[in-house]
Amino acid sequence: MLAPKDTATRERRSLDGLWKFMLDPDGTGRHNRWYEQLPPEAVEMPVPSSYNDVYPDPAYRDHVGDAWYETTFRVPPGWSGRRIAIRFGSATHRAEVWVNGQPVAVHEGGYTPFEADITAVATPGEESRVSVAVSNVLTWQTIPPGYLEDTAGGRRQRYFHDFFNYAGLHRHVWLTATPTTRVEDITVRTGIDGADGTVSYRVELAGPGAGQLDTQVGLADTTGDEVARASGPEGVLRVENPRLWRPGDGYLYQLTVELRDGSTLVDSYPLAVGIRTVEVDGARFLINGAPFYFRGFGRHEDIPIRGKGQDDVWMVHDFALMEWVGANSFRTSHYPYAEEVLDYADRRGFVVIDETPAVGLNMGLGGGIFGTQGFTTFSDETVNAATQEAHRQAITELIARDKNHPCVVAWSIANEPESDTQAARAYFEPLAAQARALDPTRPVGFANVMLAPPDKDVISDLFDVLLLNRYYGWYVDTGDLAAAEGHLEAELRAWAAKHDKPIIMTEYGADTLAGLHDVVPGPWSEEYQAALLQMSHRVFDRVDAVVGEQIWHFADFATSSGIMRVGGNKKGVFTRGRRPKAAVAHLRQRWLGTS
Ligand code: BDP
Repeated sequence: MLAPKDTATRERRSLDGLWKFMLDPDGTGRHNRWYEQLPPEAVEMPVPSSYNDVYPDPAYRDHVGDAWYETTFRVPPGWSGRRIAIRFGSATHRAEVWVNGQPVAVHEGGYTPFEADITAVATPGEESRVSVAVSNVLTWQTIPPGYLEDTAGGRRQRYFHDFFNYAGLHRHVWLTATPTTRVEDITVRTGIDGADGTVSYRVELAGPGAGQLDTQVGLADTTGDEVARASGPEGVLRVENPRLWRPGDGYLYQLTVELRDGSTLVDSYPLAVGIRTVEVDGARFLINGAPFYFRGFGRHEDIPIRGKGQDDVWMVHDFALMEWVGANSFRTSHYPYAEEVLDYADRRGFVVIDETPAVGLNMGLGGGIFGTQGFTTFSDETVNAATQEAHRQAITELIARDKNHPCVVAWSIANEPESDTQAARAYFEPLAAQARALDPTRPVGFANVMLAPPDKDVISDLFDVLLLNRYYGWYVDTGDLAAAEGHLEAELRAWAAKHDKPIIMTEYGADTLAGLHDVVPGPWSEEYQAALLQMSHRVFDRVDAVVGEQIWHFADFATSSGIMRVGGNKKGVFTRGRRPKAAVAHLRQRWLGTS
């Protein structure tokens, strides 16, 4: 799906700002026709933002059900005759949209974009109203899964993942005008052929008469000089001696697709293209043919007040901090991040493992943390064929959105699912195959959980890379780093012996209370976090198949309540306010060589 852009033939207007807002805990909004107009007691709510922390009131923080947003806008009179749409970067987790009281879109899944064609219901020049019911409810059939529980205090949302269930309109909302006959999608794949770079492209067109139009494609370097040109909806551009996109050097060419009817320009769309290759060769992970070692973090979209709301200030700051400690990569744990984040990673030369929101498909985990227990992961009543269908949809939408980003070097289709049973294999086999079919150019993996070590896991052969989350020295061998070191090394060697695949450590770390210090490092102290990371790094350096280390976590983040969480998860090497803990000095030394 193409992102909204201003071009010679397209326009966009931001609908961000303060919208009217009403919680609907009793689910009466539809009956009361709130899709026509919200009642006068509606408050104001910033978009983009999570709504949970904006007002100091548990009704907002712990809300379960629909939350209604409404604003007014005007389609500019000059947009007459074009295709008008409203485009949401995301709505967490399910949205139903009306314009002027007419239903225009429904979207399931909280972290991918969708649009509503409103050409027929919004008259240019006149004021229109958009209403959105955003549901934060998670069920056994959503990705991620969850379930509702009726308690004496009211209805509660339960879920199996370790981050707060922030909800709302988290990303930008745009009003867009495109030509009715238009470029609908572009897919690029890049390669290296001797001294040349190749960019193969496919353009999909839509609208009346699209088949009769001329498609022209040009590729320009950053000075604007054209380096290659082709025509037709499919083809290959060759670039002599290209400047490749590399980790740390996000060089981007600009591909411009033009649709022409004789001398008339019908549509024009620019796309940033980084020329690079990604390959797995035995236990090596190659970018542009050279072995790559991942240094970085698992992260969350999580900031004070705004929750998961996209924010350029925090985004730029977080990248700057990651560069300051010497990171070159991150995983979008545990869901697709805002498109702006991937655009920025492309430009900064950051390497991204791009993850679906399939987190919590494992009932063997987390009872103590999440207060849930006693379920079977895969069954007719729990994760079933309908869940798998939602998961399939999540994979499809992730790849459709992010396939053209050079920063994305691998897909992670789930985080810590059950992976030690035949039911898991039956569930994952078609999903892994689907991800590979949708994108044969990138390795596919999933983040493996500690409960499924090499002698128990039965699905890793379906994948190209081993992504391992391990907590030696924290959840096991707590406080005993000598024991942890032996156990971690033994397990990694067992993985390397079983599979000839690259191992990327996608999680390891320790909860750490900023300001807690110890002479003899004990758990929760800053010194212990640093020592645990040092221990892990010694082990990684001894196991050749380990090609990456991504610490859990970049910064402390919000979670649901639990006796294992102190104001959230504290495994960040930065606090939630982005102040460094002691471990950062070790990271800068290891990753940058600073003393
Ligand atoms: C892993 C999960 C991650 C958690 C982490 C932890 O993948 O989401 O936050 O453990 O416990 O199980 O800190």
